[in-house]
Amino acid sequence: MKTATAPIRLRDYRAPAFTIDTVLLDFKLDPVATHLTATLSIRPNSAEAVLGRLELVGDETVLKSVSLDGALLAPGRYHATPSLLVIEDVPDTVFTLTIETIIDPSANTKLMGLYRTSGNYCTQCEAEGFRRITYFLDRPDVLAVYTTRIEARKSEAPILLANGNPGESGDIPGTDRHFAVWHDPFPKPSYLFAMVAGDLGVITDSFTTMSGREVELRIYCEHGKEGRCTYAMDALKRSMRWDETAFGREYDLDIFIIVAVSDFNMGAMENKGLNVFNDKYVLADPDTATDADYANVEGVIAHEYFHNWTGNRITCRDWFQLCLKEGLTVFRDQEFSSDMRSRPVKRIADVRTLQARQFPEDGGPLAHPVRPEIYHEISNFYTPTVYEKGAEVVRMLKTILGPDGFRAGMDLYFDRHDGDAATIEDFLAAFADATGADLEQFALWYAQAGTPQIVAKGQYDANARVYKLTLAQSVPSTPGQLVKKPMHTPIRFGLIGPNGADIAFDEVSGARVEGDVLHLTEASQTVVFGGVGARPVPSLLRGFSAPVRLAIDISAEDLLFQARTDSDPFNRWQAVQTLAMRNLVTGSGDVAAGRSPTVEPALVAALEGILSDETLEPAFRAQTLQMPSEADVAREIGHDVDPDAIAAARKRLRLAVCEGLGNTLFVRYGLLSGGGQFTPDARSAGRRALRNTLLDLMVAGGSRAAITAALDHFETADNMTDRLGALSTLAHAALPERQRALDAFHDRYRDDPLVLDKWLTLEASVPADETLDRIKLLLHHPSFAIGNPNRVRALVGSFAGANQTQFNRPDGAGYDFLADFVLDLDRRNPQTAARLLVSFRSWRALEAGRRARAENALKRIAARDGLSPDTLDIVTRTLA
Ligand code: 0A1
Ligand code: ZN
Repeated sequence: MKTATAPIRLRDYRAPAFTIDTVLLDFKLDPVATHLTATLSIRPNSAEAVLGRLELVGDETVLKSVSLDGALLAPGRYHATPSLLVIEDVPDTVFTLTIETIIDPSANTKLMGLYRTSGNYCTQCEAEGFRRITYFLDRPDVLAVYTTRIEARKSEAPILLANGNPGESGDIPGTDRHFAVWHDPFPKPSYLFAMVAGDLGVITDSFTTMSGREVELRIYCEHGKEGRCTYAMDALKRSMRWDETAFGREYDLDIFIIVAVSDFNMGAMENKGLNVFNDKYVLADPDTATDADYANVEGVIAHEYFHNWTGNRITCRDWFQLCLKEGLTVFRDQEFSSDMRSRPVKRIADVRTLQARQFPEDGGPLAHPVRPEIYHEISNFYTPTVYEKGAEVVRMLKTILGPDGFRAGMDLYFDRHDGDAATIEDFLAAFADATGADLEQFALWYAQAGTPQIVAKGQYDANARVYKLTLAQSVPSTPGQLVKKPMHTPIRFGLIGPNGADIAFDEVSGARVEGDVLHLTEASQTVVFGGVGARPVPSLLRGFSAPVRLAIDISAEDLLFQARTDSDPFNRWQAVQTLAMRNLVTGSGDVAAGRSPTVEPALVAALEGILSDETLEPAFRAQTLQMPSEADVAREIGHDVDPDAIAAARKRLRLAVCEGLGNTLFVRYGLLSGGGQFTPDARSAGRRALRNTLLDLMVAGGSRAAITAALDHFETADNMTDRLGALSTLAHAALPERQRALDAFHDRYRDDPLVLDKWLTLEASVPADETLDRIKLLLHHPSFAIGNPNRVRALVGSFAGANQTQFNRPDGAGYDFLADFVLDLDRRNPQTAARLLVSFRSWRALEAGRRARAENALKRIAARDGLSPDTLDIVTRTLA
């Protein structure tokens, strides 16, 4: 096995020996030999600088020359490798270093640093991409003011963009070239630098801030796609307004620019004043985008915009503090979307994502704290734990402090740290100082990995009118952390009385209870509620008030009652999920043991109740009818998982539900048809979601009538949500009718790569033996391109991440395929390769046969020479 380089540890953090105050970048763009002159004003920052040795980092960086205070340095005065530039005997006061580098953007397949996308130039610098442009103190605690001059052939790049406000621009006389200068007055770390140049279409708008300043807004995209940018522009303006009202945050430059590009490793990037987006999160129109796409565009636009304060004005001291900007900004974008749409529906969607993505990470070999303490490759820490669990920790803080305390803490944080590179300690101190709260125990949420388990047990004494609730918490061991402490966990709750309303209690002991929040702080607590007039059904963790697993001893009847009555919509949904999950876990066991699974009547009754409750919004009813996925069940079972047994049990359950609901499904489906003109708002989307969910359940029944309805739904759809809804139903049911529909879909959108990603995804998701061969064939299809991360994720990512039975084929062919693909991709784009490899994270929970085959595939990857640091890191930790 390969040995990795030494890890980076939080405890080793030292302030930089030097710092950089101003940066002047002068790009002369060329497809294969871009010249960059970087002029840096550097000054000693700590005692270590007195030694006079300056070290700047690079990454495959090609040096042309280096000058100090205007004088060219002779080769003997410095030492340069592709990853390091060392200059001895630098002055002990301010000095100017001028570095010339040469960059080949066309050869950059890693999509980090300066690269090309669709013939344009674009940069990506987070986390450590700036060093691929020039040698630098490429760390987030070095904040400088940047001025960027870009020069290019006019025909090649009529548009020249960088961070900040536009300055001088014009033609270069006697040449076919022109230039533009941009100046960003806000000091920023290098990871927020961006430059974009090329031939792009644009839409423009403007926004007047709360203090009356006019901000110019622009969204750039490929020519011809301008019409698909209007929803993003609308979302941007709503985000800007929301940040003013919800957090008092105003935009600060004269212009805000978004550029949509088609080759991008992640979702989007918050570069100061010049956000660069994966075009998937910008472009939307009814014919090409689903309702889910619209919601994602809105959420990602908001996320990147909100980073202007949480990330840019206040940045991170070091990469261990990544959740300081990411967890907080995810929390902010989730709140924004809740305000724009339906709060309960958004909450359920977010919790489902958390449980599907973060819980398996926390429960497997890649588990790490929200604020890690050690890493080998920072690119591998843009994880669901840092992002989504990080957001949950901020949400708990708000639950504990209340809305006013939370806002006071945020205000103090912005006030105190504007312009700083801050830490989690700084963040928590702002809340503690603003409210007087003691957050010492709460801080463990940042330090301890693993999903806490809470076991709850209730007991009612009718004579004493006392309800006793015992809550025990434990945090499982995770890599590098064997023993954990109890955490401060806010449990929102209610005691549901016989008439469905919450019962009052007149006294409580055993825990701090404030309003509807119970503060769990010990390993075990018995909370005694007095004056309780009837046996209550406990409703715990309302709104999913903490990212924990709750095990509660509650009967099917009580769950059915809760599903009908709980005043908290989240827990109505949860009650049905719990019923369904119990059925699925038992059913999977039955299938594995050769018994025929039975379906609990209470579950069908609960679903029926939700479906016919007209007071509930359609989107909520759709979410409830969807039931746990195969992956959800696998996670719940947790060991010796047999994906085929789970799939069979789930299929059986859906058939039984379809039969149980009978004609109601068809009738309700019919009633929802004919929605009129498409609008992307949450209400109309909810109707479509319910109609598509009903169709999916109808088809689960397997009748000819249902299949005909699905084909008809596909053919008559006048928007992408319905078209794709029907198509995924056909594909996920692996019906023979699917292929003609998939082919028709491909032909209709043959020139639209973003839409073809949906096609690739569905092809890869079919739960049928022939799928793997089909994928191998599609790797050579003209619509696939290994150089484009969206294509790779659509075809290979969906297969490994979502096709439970086929990725986990008992013969191991799915694992072997992924291993081969990752090894191939690793030489081209390590970040994307390493992310695909994460699909192996739960391999130890599989039954013995699959476990052995997965291990072999992983070991084969680990044994390969020349792995990237990204892939080496993931494979090593996954096998550890
Ligand atoms: N900060 C971005 C995420 C991001 C991280 C790394 C990247 O490198 C390829 C790109 C984007 C965000 O949270 O949106
Ligand atoms: Zn972010």
